[in-house]
Amino acid sequence: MADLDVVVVGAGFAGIYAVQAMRSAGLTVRAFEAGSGIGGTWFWNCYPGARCDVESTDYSYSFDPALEQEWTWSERYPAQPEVLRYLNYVADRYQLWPDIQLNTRVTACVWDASRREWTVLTDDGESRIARFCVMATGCLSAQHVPAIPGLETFRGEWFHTSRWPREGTDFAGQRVGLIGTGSTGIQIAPEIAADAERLYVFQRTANFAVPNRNRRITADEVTAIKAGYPVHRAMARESMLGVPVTGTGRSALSESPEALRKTYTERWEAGGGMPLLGSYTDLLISREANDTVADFIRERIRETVRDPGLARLLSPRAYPVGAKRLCQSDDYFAMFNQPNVTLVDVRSSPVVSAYPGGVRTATADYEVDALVFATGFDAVSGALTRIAVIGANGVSLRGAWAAGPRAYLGVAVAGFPNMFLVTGPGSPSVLSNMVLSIEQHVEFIRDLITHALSAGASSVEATGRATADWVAHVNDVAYATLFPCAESWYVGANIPGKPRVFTPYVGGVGPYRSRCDAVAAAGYEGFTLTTVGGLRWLFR
Ligand code: N01
Repeated sequence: MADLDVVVVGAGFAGIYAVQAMRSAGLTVRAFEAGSGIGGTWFWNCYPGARCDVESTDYSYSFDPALEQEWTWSERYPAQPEVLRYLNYVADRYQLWPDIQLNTRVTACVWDASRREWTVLTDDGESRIARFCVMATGCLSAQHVPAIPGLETFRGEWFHTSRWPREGTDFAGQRVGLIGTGSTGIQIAPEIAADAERLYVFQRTANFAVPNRNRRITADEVTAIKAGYPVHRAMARESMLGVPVTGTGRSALSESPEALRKTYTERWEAGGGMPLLGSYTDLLISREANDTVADFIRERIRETVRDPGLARLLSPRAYPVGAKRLCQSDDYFAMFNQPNVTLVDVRSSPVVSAYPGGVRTATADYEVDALVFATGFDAVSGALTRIAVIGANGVSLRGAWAAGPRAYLGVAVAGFPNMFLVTGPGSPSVLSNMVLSIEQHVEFIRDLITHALSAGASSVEATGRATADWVAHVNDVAYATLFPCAESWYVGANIPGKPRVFTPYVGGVGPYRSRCDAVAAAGYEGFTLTTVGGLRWLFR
């Protein structure tokens, strides 16, 4: 007899809503969270400058209109502490705490084929039996620290941004080395540069960044936002990115240079990456179209950075705009005009080792007192494969995904009955407004579980055939765009030895939701339901 209907692994945005949703469906549920607080990404990434690049109006739950009316965001783009306060407010408001166990890391999930239940092991030495597992492990939670020879000899302190000390750091008077210039590196660099005696930015790949134009939200805006939520959310659900973005509806290649400049300038001045990338229909499909916006951004970099040589090094050329996550910052490029900031090009002269006093590249030594790794994550699949998940026939998830992650609709894995992934590989996930995509997945999973239980099934599992078809579709859609043209974490390129598979579904939030709704309406097409006696219903 199971201890619980559902175990939820993780208590970030996904785990918190999973607890609320399962409980509301009358299921017994418990979430296990490794952190000493809830929040997932927003708990761990408490580095200086951490801020969401999706507007607060969108980056918030929509499942309860009362919650939307109660909570008031203070800024256009919420900073990490405010997002964390919001999540704690949600946990208080829905009294979720009794069903969330902190300081407890799930180490293994093992499927018992005869009892048709999961045994979930945690690092406190306990085990629980659950009928269903919901993996709310986060797409960007398994940190990646590159293997730099000699790091263990480094005399100073080193930090990964996603495990920042909760008590903070004081870099005043210090020489700091920052490795990594993705979204995180670009956010933290100006904060370090404001305190440190010297900041060395070790850049392997230059990144595109657009302004946030972050600001406080006025009282009048709050009133309008709250009144507009029903319409706004409905538009978001039908949109491509999970955020309503109004484009011109035209091809960039059909525009005059003047019209292009006008559109890009207006959107640049308004701030935000999505409105800029969404301005023309072909920016993420045609390299020629993409070059128009890439040239525009490179021009802004040249305008901002006084030293032309430095501006050139900071100007990305290796990939199309948006094929890597488009970064957002109001002060990153201008920071390079500060006399205490040095850009180190580790593309031409790679980091070879650390030594007690600093970092050695192929051509020079850099003396530093502290090192900051903003080197990203073993994204999407990493948090899942770091848990010993053993499914039917003793097959491990790590083994099943040896050639890359595969999941039906990004939500279920063939051979792993009664286990569901929230925003897993093959769903819009990281290429969408995560909160909206999380809600859609959690609701799909909740409805699938209740459907299976009301049908008297003991297990529900994605079929291999449906998975293969879906994975092929995810690939077809991705390779019709420019997304795979970058060496990015979207394809696993940042982790040495990780198989190259394009992970997110780029077909759009609205179309993806329609597909999931159609699957459900067809009696969960692509899933097999099994009763205790072994009778199977196969859909498709
Ligand atoms: O990680 P990344 P991140 N030597 O993988 C470099 C979300 N996010 O934490 O590009 C030298 O993007 C690596 O270089 P290269 C967002 O979705 C959101 O910044 O591989 N450099 C790269 O510059 C984002 O995309 C927000 O050549 C090395 C950097 O490290 C995702 O999280 C804020 C190296 C890693 O960049 C991940 O962003 C922050 C090495 N050995 C994050 N190894 C917001 O909402 C790696 N690098 C705003």
